[in-house]
Amino acid sequence: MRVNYHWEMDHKNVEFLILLLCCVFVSLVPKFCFAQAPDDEKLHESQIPPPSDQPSPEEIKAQLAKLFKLADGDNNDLLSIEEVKKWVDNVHRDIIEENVDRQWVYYEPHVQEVHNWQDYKPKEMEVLTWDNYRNKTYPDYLLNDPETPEEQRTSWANMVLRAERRWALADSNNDSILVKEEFRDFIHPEESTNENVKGVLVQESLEDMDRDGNDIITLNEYMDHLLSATPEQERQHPEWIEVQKSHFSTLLDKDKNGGLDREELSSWLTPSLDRHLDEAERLVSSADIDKDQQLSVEEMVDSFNNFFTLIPPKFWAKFYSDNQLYGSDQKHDEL
Ligand SMILES: [Ca+2]
Ligand SMILES: [Ca+2]
Ligand SMILES: [Ca+2]
Ligand SMILES: [Ca+2]
Repeated sequence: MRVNYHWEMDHKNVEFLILLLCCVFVSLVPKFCFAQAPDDEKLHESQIPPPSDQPSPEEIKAQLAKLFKLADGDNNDLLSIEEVKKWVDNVHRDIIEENVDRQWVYYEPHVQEVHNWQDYKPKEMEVLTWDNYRNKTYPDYLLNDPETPEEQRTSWANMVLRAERRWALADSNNDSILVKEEFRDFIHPEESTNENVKGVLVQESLEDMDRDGNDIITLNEYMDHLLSATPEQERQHPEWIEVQKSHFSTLLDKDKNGGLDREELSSWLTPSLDRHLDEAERLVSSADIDKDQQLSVEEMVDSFNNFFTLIPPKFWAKFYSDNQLYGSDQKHDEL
């Protein structure tokens, strides 16, 4: 839902704040990233600029050819599925790190002494406080703006509570401030090595979808949620509903009992790195003309449109006009 804002800030700042809110919103509600694509497809696509900002096909092909060489670990001029998987792993890590870096800088961390479990001596480190984060992400004037519909304000207030719960979970040494490593868990809990942090995603999805509170997400609960959370444009495809239902039954509901329990939710929301292997297989077969299960540079360049997600964020960042955040248009709609 789009809201009209009436406070006195210059236009650019307001735009940026809204974009950031959307960004944070997306990172706080990662089901939007994964609900229809339990692999990383959406995350990996989110960095690609709109067609109007993209460089020429020649430039993209040249970039892919350069990256191809780097990915070809055994230098046989072919990429195996395993080599493509490693490439996907690397791009994925770059996207996460870039996202963490960008948000970390935005929140303007300050330096102070931090105690941790490993070292006896405190260390000077950059940190963020909850108040600093909260005031910048959910400023009072936004939460209390009488022009904002009640329903929207309630939903933002809930987001603050969720964010606070995540903050506490990501704060591994319980000093109420987050160092960058903890902040990474905060904005990307699905990547965390801490099971408690990952568990918050299951908890949040139950809160969002489990309307009768029995700790099981039925197909109906799942579909109701997807319908309300997916932009209309995406839902318009005639087979959208059938595709989502079959996704639930064939992939998510592993024991085929018609509902998702916590374990099934967990493997949906925090999939293992094997998903990159699936992605690599999909990418290779999308361009593998001679069917040898490997990619030549010609095969890749001929189908260059299929390989945008393998180009790291650093390359794309150069082509964004007006310093837009990655995927901002898409995130706009989700607010
Ligand atoms: Ca090779
Ligand atoms: Ca901490
Ligand atoms: Ca239920
Ligand atoms: Ca089940």
